[in-house]
Amino acid sequence: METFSKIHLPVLLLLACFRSVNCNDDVISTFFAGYDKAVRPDFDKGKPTTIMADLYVESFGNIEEANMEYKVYSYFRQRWTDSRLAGKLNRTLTIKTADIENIWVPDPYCYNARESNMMMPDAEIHSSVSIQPSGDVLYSKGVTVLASCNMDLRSFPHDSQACYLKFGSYSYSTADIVFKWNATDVAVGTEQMAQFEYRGAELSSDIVVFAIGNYSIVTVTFSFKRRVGYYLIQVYFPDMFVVALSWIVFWMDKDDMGNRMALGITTILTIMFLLGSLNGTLPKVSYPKALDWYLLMSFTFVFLSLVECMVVFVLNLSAAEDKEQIKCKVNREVPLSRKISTSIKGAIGINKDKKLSCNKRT
Ligand SMILES: *[C@@H]1O[C@H](CO)[C@@H](O)[C@H](O)[C@H]1NC(C)=O
Ligand SMILES: *[C@@H]1O[C@H](CO)[C@@H](O)[C@H](O)[C@H]1NC(C)=O
Ligand SMILES: CC(=O)N[C@H]1CO[C@H](CO)[C@@H](O)[C@@H]1O
Repeated sequence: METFSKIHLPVLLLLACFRSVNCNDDVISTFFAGYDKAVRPDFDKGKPTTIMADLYVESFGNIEEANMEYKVYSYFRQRWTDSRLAGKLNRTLTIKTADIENIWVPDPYCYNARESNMMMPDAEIHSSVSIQPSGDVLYSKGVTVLASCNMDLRSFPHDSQACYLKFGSYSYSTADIVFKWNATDVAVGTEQMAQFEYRGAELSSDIVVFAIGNYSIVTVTFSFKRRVGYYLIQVYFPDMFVVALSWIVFWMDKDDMGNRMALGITTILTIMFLLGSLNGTLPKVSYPKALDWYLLMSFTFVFLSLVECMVVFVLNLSAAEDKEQIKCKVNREVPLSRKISTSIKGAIGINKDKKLSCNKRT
């Protein structure tokens, strides 16, 4: 009886522990007895540990042109083999949050992240580790990254953007850790975005050379195509109507200068407002975007219709004066060039007293 309990008590305890969470510590401490978590697997063999990574994207946050950044909500998973843990259990052991501190895990971070929870302690984020009897370890982490993304807005809003995430170990160089993608594609849970259409992802792995060593990285590049609908409704259609509206002046009475000017200037201001409100949400890039060209062309049309009003008004004014003049010089031939020069002079007010002199002569 004594020996029976001695032999079977640990086994019973072990079995009980798989059912209840309360005595997890005991399994953990027996499981990790003699395990040095500071040392990576295969350290003694002298070959680097290969970490097979994959990414599941739950959804994309807003892609912000103004700050050139975007947000990704995802699960980053890493698989590797720790031969020191092989054959210790007959079943897969899954540990979570703070218990993960008992096992060696790699330290990936996102190179182009502006904000990220990747380097936060496992106790504070969603994370889990599954250890197979063979010693294969799967480490999954809920990762939220606000990453930088350089955008070329030359063909905005008909543009496509490619934004990447680059992962690599912070402390281990290629001598210790090699990252590889354990997938050919990235699964994306929610592809729906308000302004963009998700076009797929490309995976690549590389080695970056720093002064302090070579580091293995894995990169995923997401492609997004902008939906033009918003800009059709907000900019293109209103802009077309404003330009068409500016043509109303051509049907207005040529002497009604006040109203013609008012309409012309209002349409110019509307286009300026469209241009300003649109560029308010975009970075202050030094090149014109496709939409800028479009709005500048519209602006030119509206401006030219206003110029036309001015020209008609001025010519009309001086034509009236010329009529007077022709009346007084009815027997003298007035050449066309002379007529035009008097018109221009009349317009800028040089020969205001012409009428008077004519009156004097008659
Ligand atoms: C695993 O199972 C085998 C037989 O199925 C047994 O011989 C071995 O002792 C078990 N190992 C552990 C760690 O439970
Ligand atoms: C890093 O890589 C370069 C070439 O890719 C190589 O010349 C260099 O020796 C490597 N450095 C280390 C520390 O491995
Ligand atoms: C696509 C791919 O390579 N998947 C592999 C990821 O890693 C697991 C475990 O090593 C393999 O079973 C998959 O085939």
